[in-house]
Amino acid sequence: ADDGYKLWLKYDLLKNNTKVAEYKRFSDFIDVQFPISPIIQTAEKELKKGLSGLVGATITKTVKTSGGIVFQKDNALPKEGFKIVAKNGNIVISAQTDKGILYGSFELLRQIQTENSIASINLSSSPKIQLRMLNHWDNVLGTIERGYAGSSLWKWYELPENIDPRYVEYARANASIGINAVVLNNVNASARFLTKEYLEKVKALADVFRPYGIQVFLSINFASPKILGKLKNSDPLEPEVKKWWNDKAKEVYSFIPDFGGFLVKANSEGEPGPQEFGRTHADGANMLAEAVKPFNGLVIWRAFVYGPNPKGDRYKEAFNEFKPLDGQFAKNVIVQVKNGPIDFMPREPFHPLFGAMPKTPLAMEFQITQEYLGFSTNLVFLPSLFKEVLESDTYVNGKGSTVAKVVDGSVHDYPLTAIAGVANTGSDRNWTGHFMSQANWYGYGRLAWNHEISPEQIAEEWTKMTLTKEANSQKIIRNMLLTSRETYVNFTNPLGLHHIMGQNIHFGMEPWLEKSARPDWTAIYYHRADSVGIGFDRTANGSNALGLYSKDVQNQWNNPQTCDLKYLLWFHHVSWNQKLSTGKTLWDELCTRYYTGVTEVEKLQNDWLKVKGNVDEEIFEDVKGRLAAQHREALNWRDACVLYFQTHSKQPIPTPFVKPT
Ligand code: GCW
Repeated sequence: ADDGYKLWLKYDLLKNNTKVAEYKRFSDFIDVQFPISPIIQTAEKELKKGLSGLVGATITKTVKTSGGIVFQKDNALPKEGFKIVAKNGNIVISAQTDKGILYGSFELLRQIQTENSIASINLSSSPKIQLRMLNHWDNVLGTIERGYAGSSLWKWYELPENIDPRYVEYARANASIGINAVVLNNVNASARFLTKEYLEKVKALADVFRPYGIQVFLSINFASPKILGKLKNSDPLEPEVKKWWNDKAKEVYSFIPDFGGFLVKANSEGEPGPQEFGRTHADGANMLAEAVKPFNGLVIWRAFVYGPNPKGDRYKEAFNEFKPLDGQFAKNVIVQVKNGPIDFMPREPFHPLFGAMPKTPLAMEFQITQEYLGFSTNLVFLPSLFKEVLESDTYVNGKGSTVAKVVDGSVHDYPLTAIAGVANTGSDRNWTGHFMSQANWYGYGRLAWNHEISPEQIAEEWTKMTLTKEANSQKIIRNMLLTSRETYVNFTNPLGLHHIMGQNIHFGMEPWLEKSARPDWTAIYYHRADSVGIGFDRTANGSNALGLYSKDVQNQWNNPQTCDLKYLLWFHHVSWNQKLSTGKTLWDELCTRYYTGVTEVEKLQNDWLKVKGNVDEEIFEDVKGRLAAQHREALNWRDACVLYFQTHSKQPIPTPFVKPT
């Protein structure tokens, strides 16, 4: 039995003997013609482990002229890139850096795990984005904000003395998909992480991750000078505040010489920040940037800000605060923007800041943990969502100025490029709670490395590596993954509905919510259902959030007749009786989607039954149970939303869903 602990790094003996024979021909030795380093040693170790498991090879120290794997230096290749070529009876992995060799080694193992032929392999690859990060929202006491897979992986109480072997497994998994940086702690940051007590623990983790090419960052609390340093305030323009941060940076780097830098959530949801002192986000970021600059550190400043204005439109707030600051940030500052303007919804239009800040490197922030996507009881394959955002066209430099190309620096020539995913990992034995959510961690990493990979390819690779080598089951599972996100949208937020989740825990639905502590955070603020229709008018007649986008984007969305139905209610208040392009009225279409969503969950359940016997038994049972929970939740969503919206539409649920009595 295997309940998923090994993730996609399952090195079980392959059953295809012809393939095994082929791979074995290259598995006699590893010839390291590359300056030795801990990262090179990791690559060697991993290849040995992989090949001994997958093909039963024993790699010896004796180097022969052919029959092995050769590491070679090639300074013409991009920094973290690699080349894998079959040459003179060997497989040559070449790279400029040791990290390139590491990534090339994992790529070779992936080729073998997915049973591709390597006899005449010739492939090269390099990452399109420099910093490929996981952001952990993990707290000092081991809890995880929005974590659904147990408690934090970091056992702070035991660190620095005790190194849980799991830290290494975690680093291997990340390195195998090209993740090269992690932020260890929550953006709602405790100042305590900057104390000597915690820095010693952070150093211990950094030491474990370093041989896997992973750099460590910390989220900081902007009020640390006051909290830890007992200064009278944390005003970024105060000389003693600056000095405090300069000294602190020096201290951090004395523990971790290759420390990445600071991630900052400031003046957002009650977190402290420079605005308390009449300073701007740029003032705050630049002060920190100055402190880490002598050590080549970075400051990653989040743009997730909004205030409670029931008359305003939260959609526009980050844009309005940050756009005017373009050009004012120091060179080692990156501004990190969530994929959409509201908050990690099941479907969101891309954030209007992408394309609007040519002078400020913008990082993409995705959420891998399923805060608004059904926690760990719902199967939702997120590469579909990530890809939809990355492929959205901003049109800022004409057609083809996709969000991906903004983020990878090609649209505005950003000197720094970064992407972050809020991690879905935790202490659960299978790492991610829902076993299938492992595919979201995997898929995020693969897209961070190369945003041109398709969700189809990711689903296929992951299924082969993780679940089964049986062709028909592979096809079924791949298809389940690829349809799952649309299914989730259908039974929760169809046609562009958004933020109608339960207020307190962000799970389930609460479309009837009229009052809350935050006046801009009620469901009715977002869906605006009334006797006439439903949806948030963001055209020029309404909040004009659409006006933040380039003309071509506006044209694509500002006419309710032609606006893509996936975004319809994001931008338009549409009458219940409006005929849509599907031929149905809005009300009928809305009901159809809610009902279809539930039918689709039933299909997921039935499909899963077909793979029984071809996947691990424990995993089979676990996923089966979670799909049953998802079905119950989907019924709740459908019935609650349809019945609630019916109080506004005053129309019957259409046949065939409910037969007229
Ligand atoms: O989605 C919201 C979450 C908060 C989170 C915040 C953020 C870490 O509900 O839990 O805080 O976004 O991204 O800052």
